[in-house]
Amino acid sequence: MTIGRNMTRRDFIRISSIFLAGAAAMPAIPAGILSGMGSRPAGLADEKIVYSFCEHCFWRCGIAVHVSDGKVTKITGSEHHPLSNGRLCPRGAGGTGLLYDPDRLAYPLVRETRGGKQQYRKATWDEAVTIVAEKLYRIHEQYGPGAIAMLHHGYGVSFFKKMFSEIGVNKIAKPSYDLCCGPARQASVLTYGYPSDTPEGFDIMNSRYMMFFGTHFGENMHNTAVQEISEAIRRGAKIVVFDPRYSTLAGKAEHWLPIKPATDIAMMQALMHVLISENIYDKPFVEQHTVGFGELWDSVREMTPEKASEITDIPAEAIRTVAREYAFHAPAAFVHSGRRTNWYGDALQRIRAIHILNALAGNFKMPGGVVAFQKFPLPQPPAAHEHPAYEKEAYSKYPFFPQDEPSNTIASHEIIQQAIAGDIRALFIYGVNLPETMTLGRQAALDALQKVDFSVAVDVLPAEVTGYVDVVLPECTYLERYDDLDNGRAFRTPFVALRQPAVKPMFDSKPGSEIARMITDKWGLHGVFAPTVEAGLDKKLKLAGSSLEEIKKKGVLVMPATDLYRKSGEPLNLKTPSGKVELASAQLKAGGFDAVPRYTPHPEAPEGYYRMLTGRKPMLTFGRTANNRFLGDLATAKENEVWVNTGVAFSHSLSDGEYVKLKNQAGVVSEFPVKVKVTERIRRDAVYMVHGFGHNSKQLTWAYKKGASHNQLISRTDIDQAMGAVGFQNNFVTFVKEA
Ligand SMILES: Nc1nc2c(c(=O)[nH]1)N[C@H]1C(S)=C(S)[C@@H](COP(=O)(O)OP(=O)(O)OC[C@H]3O[C@@H](n4cnc5c(=O)[nH]c(N)nc54)[C@H](O)[C@@H]3O)O[C@H]1N2
Ligand SMILES: Nc1nc2c(c(=O)[nH]1)N[C@H]1C(S)=C(S)[C@@H](COP(=O)(O)OP(=O)(O)OC[C@H]3O[C@@H](n4cnc5c(=O)[nH]c(N)nc54)[C@H](O)[C@@H]3O)O[C@H]1N2
Ligand code: SF4
Ligand SMILES: [Mo]
Repeated sequence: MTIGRNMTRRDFIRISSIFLAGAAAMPAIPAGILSGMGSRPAGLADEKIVYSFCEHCFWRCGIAVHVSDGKVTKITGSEHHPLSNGRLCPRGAGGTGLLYDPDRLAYPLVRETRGGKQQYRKATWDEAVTIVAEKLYRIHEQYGPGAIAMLHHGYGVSFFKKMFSEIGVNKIAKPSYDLCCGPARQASVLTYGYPSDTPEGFDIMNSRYMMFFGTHFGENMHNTAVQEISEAIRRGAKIVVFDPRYSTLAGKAEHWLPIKPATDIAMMQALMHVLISENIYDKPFVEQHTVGFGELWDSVREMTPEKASEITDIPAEAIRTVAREYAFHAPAAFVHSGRRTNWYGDALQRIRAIHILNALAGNFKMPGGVVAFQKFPLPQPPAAHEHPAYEKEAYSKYPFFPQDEPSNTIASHEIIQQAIAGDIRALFIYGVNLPETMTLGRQAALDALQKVDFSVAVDVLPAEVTGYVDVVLPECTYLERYDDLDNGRAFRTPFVALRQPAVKPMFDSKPGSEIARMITDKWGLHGVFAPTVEAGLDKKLKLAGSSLEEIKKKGVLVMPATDLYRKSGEPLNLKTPSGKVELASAQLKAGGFDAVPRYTPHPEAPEGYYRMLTGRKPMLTFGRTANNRFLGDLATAKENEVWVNTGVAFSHSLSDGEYVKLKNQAGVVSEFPVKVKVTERIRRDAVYMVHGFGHNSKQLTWAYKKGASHNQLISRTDIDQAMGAVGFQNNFVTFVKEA
């Protein structure tokens, strides 16, 4: 095998021929399974239920996997798990579509050049793992641990983190930080002194008034939040949605305010202006528990509703009404901080503005307001193995990048840049479809994959990324393996959950726990992992007074609800420098940033172009479900559409249902055409398309060529200089009619 800098480039390899061979060897897909989800009658005689948790998004709901005759027949919501309450979103129920996906990666693949042509050959696990272990070892020996980096997404990665920590590799990035929820996390750290997480700390069930900027619950299907919001609406809670698009949530709202995109901070400042100038904020709370009120008022004094109206395109009276209603319902009122917050490069400030609005309502640790959930206390067993003493370096150059997360030490785009610059020489990619994930755009990802000496992808499907790496390691799906215990998240009823196999791994795929162990064994590091994954889990659970045997029964251990609310007069003792809620942040100021959020204008669309907005579809989670026939067969999930305002469609002579290509401001034209949806439900200055379509890997035989890739059309990124998030909504597209 010749892999290395001398190689001119890595050709994108179509692994189809090997795949056909693999498909022939596949066990037959259980009858009835491909015809639709949950199509088997319930209560089969030999049916057993295996409790585990979902991997179709990071929410990780509890699932009940129905197994009959060694086959998974359906997946329902676990009645024991507090995040599902017996219910799942459509993606969770459709998990069998991934398990029985005929395109799944079936065995290890190794890139080789034969007759001048690059191809993958089927390899044994021992061969593939030997290559991986050797290549990483050599790069480590020659250039040090900093020349190796891991990108990861998904719960199975813990074993690989452990594997790398053994050799001091700690350039580890989760793109879901800088491309997704990092700004919300760090805004919470700077304002309250602790990181936010999902489920976000909002007391939805007891709230009377909930404000959302974007955050399109109902399309974004965070199971528990959607259940709680529906329940709150049923009980009469009011919802306000600021969104340039009439989202599903807007359809449930008291007020839908079609804000001009990229102007949210101006709106938030105007809401603060009204609360303060009309003296309807929670003055006792602000005086006792916050710092920086004077600086805050100075910064919003000029942002009157009239001024904000010119910027945001929302009438001044509407801004006043919303601020007054919010104050009226406070403290059982909140502004939600959202999940994918990295919009325009100033998201840290935008989410800080959201938390300042929360503080002005005095809703901190109050029923219906902002709350701090707790984690299930699970003691960590002492390391079975002595760690070699590697210095922990802080790798990210962004001053407000988290310093406390071993699984996220650097932004994923910094890894891409360092790979392109030749400083990172090996990429280990776990569950990230890099060419479509948007770190600095598709091209930069491909450049990085070309430049490194060695690359590995651990995946379940022949996603685009698997065509560019040197070795592909097929992991079995979450329904076929144990993973680490899920106690990473806090909730009102703290819990620890088990992922356990419902069926044996299909083909020659293996669980991550085994793959990581095989690699460390090749390095001669024995005893890094417990003798078996089960033994490791049992040991941890015993420390908490339980056992693997016990948790297997329900898949979860749940504590009673914790007390979420503060007592009047009680000091907050927050871990901010002041110990209080920081309206103005001295830390940000010392770092050279604005202490309080300030609106700054973003670029406007060139003539005839429209800001490209993105979001989610209820049935799909991009790469995780794109090829899932159960989900993709549902009418609304077959492809993505581009939403175009009726007036815009008229001026470009577009009709509903027509296919067009999209061209962005840098001249990039979408590889595949996309269907036009003509609608009044979006502003005239924007178009909208769901991310996760337009796959160009032919091996994803279902997803191939369906819809257009949102990612391909991103040429401009705006990096939040404080905490490293990548904003990508300053991209604009126009329409190219098909000949
Ligand atoms: N079914 C399903 N659910 C999912 C996912 C999925 O793929 N499928 N993905 C999950 C993931 S990884 C994430 S991060 C979350 C993301 O879900 P959210 O956190 O809800 O994402 P947002 O980007 O806040 O929401 C998108 C909405 O913001 C609006 N928007 C765009 N620009 C602006 C603007 O400038 N101002 C305002 N006010 N609104 C704007 C869009 O029109 C759209 O309605 O969803 C998660 N849930
Ligand atoms: N253009 C654009 N880019 C975006 C976004 C956007 O809206 N637009 N959204 C951003 C957001 S919010 C997020 S969270 C990220 C998500 O980015 P990614 O994490 O790259 O998301 P996926 O596309 O879900 O890719 C997951 C990969 O994991 C594989 N996989 C699924 N299950 C398993 C498993 O059990 N084990 C292993 N080893 N692999 C598995 C899938 O086959 C797929 O290749 O994308 C970000 N990038
Ligand atoms: S919200 Fe849906 S996809 Fe996400 S973990 Fe729960 S059931 Fe699975
Ligand atoms: Mo995300």
